Amino acid sequence: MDRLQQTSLALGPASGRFDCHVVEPGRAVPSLEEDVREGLLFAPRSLPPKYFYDARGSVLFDRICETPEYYPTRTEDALLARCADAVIAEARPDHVIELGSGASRKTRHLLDAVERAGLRHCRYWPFDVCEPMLREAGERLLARHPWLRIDALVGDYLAGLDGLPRPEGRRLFVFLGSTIGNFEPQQARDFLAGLAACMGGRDSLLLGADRVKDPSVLEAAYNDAAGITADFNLNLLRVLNRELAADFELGAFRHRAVYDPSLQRIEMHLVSTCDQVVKFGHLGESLRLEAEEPILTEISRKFTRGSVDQLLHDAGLTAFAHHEPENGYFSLIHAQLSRVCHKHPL
Ligand code: SAH
Ligand code: AVI
Repeated sequence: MDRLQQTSLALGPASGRFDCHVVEPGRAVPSLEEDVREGLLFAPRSLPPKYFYDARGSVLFDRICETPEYYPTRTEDALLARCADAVIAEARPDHVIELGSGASRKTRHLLDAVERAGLRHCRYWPFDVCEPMLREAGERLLARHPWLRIDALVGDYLAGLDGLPRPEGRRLFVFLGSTIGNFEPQQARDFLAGLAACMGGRDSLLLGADRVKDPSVLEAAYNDAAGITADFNLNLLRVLNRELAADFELGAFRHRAVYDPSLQRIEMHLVSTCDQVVKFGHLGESLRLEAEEPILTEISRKFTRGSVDQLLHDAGLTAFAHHEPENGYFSLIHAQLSRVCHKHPL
């Protein structure tokens, strides 16, 4: 448990089965202030997507997952329900470590499969930047699985994975939701290579990746009719107002999400609807925006079977099982270190 600081939690009925640990950063990552100075004050303007996920943003993301247009969650959930037994039979995990776990809803299929496989000693380690969500998700899972023990990890996975626990036994790393698509290509490679560096020969990774498909389906998923994705996007401005004493007027921005087929990615923007000046009280800086000027708030890359296999390969990992629905909308890939993959040659 090197470099983990434990914080106490009295979880009522489940107390004693849940601990929450702070993962110390393995390397310096820019603060919100630095990201704003670097990315927002000068065009082309952008901010990293991790700032969406304060308590409110995490709840909004959870609601996005329930919109009829946002197919990735439903598709991955159904896929996981179908292949969880096979994944657990291969991985035989003593520990399930999930990166960017959020509400951990889909994870229940893996934990159900762990239970069916008689591996009730298996521990669950959700790792997320949003502590309130970790606690809420933890309570839900503990109520469902009376045998389960959860060690929640609070931290920023971009700060390096060196601070992750390395408990004895076989570890199944899980990275669902196609969150890997929110990374630029080089960042995705580096991240997976960093994960591979944490893995041993008996460990494996289950990666969720959203697939290239009809642009109208993709764009609808990021422009739900109820406006929840718009609210999620605009929530970033609330975070800036709160954390940096900025004075963004939310009504002076509009949500935009468009698919770029050449880059195979959704680009999500906040577009200024007028000429305006925004002040950052804590920075002593102002931001001058013209009407129609965009701020890039997220990319969401979409993959082909080939491109996701290549990404894994470049990170030193090899897929030994590739699960997908009949319509090919999503991939769940079970991979291990390439140097030990002789057990399951492709
Ligand atoms: N895996 C879940 C949630 C996906 S949303 C699902 O498939 O539905 C992305 C999750 O990653 C959020 O819970 C967010 O809080 C977390 N996250 C985003 N950036 C992060 C970072 N840099 N470090 C740790 N967690 C992060
Ligand atoms: C977490 N991530 C994979 C989501 C996505 O689809 O890129 C975030 C999201 N943004 C808008 N809707 C959902």
